[in-house]
Amino acid sequence: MPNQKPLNIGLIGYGFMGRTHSNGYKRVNDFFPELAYRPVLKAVCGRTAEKTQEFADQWQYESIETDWRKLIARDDIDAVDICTPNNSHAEIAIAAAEAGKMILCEKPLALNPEEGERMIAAVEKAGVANTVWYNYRRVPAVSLAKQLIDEGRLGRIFHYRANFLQDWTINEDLPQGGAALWRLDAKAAGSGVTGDLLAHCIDTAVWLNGSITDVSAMTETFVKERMHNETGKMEPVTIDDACAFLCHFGNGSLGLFESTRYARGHKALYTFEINGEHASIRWDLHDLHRLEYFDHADDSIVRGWRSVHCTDGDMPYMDKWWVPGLQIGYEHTFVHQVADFLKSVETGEPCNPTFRDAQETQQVCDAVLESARTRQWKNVG
Ligand code: SOE
Repeated sequence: MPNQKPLNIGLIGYGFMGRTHSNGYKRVNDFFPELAYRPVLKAVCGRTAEKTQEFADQWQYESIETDWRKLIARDDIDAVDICTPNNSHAEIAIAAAEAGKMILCEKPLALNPEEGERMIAAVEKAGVANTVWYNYRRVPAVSLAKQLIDEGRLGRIFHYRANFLQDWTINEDLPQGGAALWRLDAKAAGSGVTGDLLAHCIDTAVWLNGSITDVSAMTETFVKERMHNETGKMEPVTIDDACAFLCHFGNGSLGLFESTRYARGHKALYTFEINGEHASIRWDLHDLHRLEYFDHADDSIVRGWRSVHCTDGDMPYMDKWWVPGLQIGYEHTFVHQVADFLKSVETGEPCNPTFRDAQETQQVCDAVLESARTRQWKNVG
């Protein structure tokens, strides 16, 4: 649309997340034509010029940089998108905020709450728009869950249960570190499944069910040593391969969370179930357009779990897509986040989760890891 204002994007890091975000930028205006802004893929930054150029050609970025500081210094960049390993989020975000750039940061926000605080201080001092890509909030069925809870349909909430199960690190010959496997290297990732997978579950939980007050956790590292891609030597593995925790929510409900990369047969099984006084809901990423809903107020002879296919136009985001009955998928959650971010730039309203919102997840992760380490209940924050 000619009357849309350009918003120049500088993407730092072009792995799997770089692709999901780029897809979001490219598709957003086709499906959200009312937006006042149009993302322009101005520059992508990576360490290797050749590979970065390949990515730029494939996704039609106008230019490349191999030094993120140069990208941030460019006058033609409005928003910096951080898709690098977790240990560089803070440094890049703080520099980007000081340069007056808007920031979209991959999850988790930071390595730890201390870094998170510094990032919040930087964006709030600079007054720049900021958001963290906890994309599962923007699955229509998950947004619908939020609506149902906020409408009071579940009544008092008693239980919140969530799992995020994978199996991709069972092979003990898998090395740690380097471009593709930084998630196994604690120096780059901060933690294992806690920051990578449970962070998603915690973000959704806090959004749907309010703050978590205290936790009791256990973690395990099943493969104790792996070859490190950078040193070529066997090195101790210091990430958590699996983590489970119990918690209390501020509203009095009880939480039970589990995540692992050792659940043979599960690739990305994110599920949650919430049990309230009047109704329960459950959701499964492998069937992401469905929200299962049980309402005790139903007539007893037809009472049971309903499988709500979230495709009608009155479901969150669904008026933007096809026609009732035809569903959308994982990649659309990123399109939705871009749309909400552009809207927030237009209105000046925050795009949730902001850095400050995402810090709550950071604090829960920190308490979980500390509880597992000390084998004690820990308060959050
Ligand atoms: C890890 O395998 C991973 O890609 C996470 O890093 C993502 O955040 C999650 O959405 C899917 O799994």
